Amino acid sequence: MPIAAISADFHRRFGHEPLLVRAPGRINLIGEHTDYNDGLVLPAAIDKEIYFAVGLNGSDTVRLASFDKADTYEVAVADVAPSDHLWANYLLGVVAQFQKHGVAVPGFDCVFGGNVPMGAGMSSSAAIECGLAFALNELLHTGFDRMTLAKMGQQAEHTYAHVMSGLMDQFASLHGRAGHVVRLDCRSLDYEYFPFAADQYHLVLCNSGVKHSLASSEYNKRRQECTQGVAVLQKTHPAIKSLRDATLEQVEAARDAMGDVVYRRCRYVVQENQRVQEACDALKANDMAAVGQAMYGSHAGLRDDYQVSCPELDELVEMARPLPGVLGARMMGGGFGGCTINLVAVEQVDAFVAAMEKAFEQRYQQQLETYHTTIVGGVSELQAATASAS
Ligand code: GAF
Repeated sequence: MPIAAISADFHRRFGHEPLLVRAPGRINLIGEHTDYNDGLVLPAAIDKEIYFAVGLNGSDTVRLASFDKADTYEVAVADVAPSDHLWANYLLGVVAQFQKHGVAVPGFDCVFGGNVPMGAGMSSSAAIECGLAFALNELLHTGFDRMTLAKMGQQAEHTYAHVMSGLMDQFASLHGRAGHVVRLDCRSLDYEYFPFAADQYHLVLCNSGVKHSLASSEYNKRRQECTQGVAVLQKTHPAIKSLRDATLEQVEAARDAMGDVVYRRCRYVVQENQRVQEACDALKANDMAAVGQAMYGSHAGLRDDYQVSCPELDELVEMARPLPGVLGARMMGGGFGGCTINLVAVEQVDAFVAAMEKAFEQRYQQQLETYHTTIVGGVSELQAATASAS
C-alpha cells in the first residue's frame, strides 16, 4: 500500500492529477508531557505513515475521502467548520488555519489513508494534519516553513479536535530525519539531531490494545494542573513562566501550597526534563544503558506522579524489564493506553518479541501487536513513479 491505491482512488473519484505526499507518525524516546510545559522532547518520525493525494479542483468545494474508513465529506470552503465526521476534522482544522493565516483557500480534492495504527500513540492525527498542511503549502505556493506548518497542525488539533496538545507530534512528523532522534526545546524551538545506532539497537513498540476514552479529557486536565502549579510557584518566584523554569527545590518548597496532586504533576515534569537532557548526553556518549535507565525513570514518573499510565502498560514494562537485551522500556505518548517503547539490542529483538507475545497471551488471553520501527525522514512529496511502483 497504500500510496498506489490512494492515487488510483483519487483518479477514479476525481479524474485529475494529484500531488502525492507521505506524512509519518512518530515515536518518542523520552520527554513525555513536557512539550506543553516549554520543556524538552526527543521524538523521531517512523515508517508508519499516512499517504495523501491532493489536487485543486477549480471549484469552491473541499471534497475529502478517507480511504481507510471508506467515508467522504464535502463542504464549501467558505463554510469550513468542525463537522460530525471526526476524521475529517483534522483536515478541516488545517484548512481553517490556512484561512486564519490570510490564505484564500480554493476548492480541492483529497484522498488519504495509511498504516499508522489508530489510537496506539503513534500520532496518526498529527500525521494527517501535517500531510495536508504540507500539500496545501505546495499547491498554493504559500511558502510557510515547516515549523509554521507544525504550529498550524497543532492549532488544528486544539480547535477542531479539542485536545490542547503540545507541538511534539507535528514537529516530529515534519522534521524527522532518517536514522536520527531529534531533541526539540519546546520553548526556543531550537532542535538538534542525534544519530540512533539502528545497527545495534531497535526501538520496538508493544501495543497494550487499550484505547482509553478518558485520554483527551485527562490530557487537558494534566495541562491545567501544570498551569495551577506554575501559578503557585509564581507567588514566590515571579520569574517562573512555565515549569521549564522551575527547579526541583522550588517545587518541593511549594508542596503544601500546591496540594499533593499538583505537586506530583510538577515534580514529574521537572524531573522528566532532566531525564531528557541525561538521555541526550548518554546518546552523545553512546551509553545506551543510561538511555534505557532514563526510560525506566520516565515510566515510573508517568505511572506514579503524572498518573497517565494504565495496568496493561505497567505490566508490559515489567514483562520487558528482565528479558535479555532490553535496556529500557516505558509507556509512550499521551497515555491511558497505546504502546510501550522498548530499547532492545538488535540480536535479541526476535527473542524479545516472542517472549513478550507469550507473556501477554498468558496474562490477557490476547495476541500482542508489536511494531519494529525504522526512523525515517519527515513529511515529503512522493513522485507518481514511486506510487505506481509501490
Ligand atoms: C500527545 C500530544 F499530542 C503531545 O503534544 C504530547 O504532549 C504527548 O501526548 C505527551 O508527551 O501525543
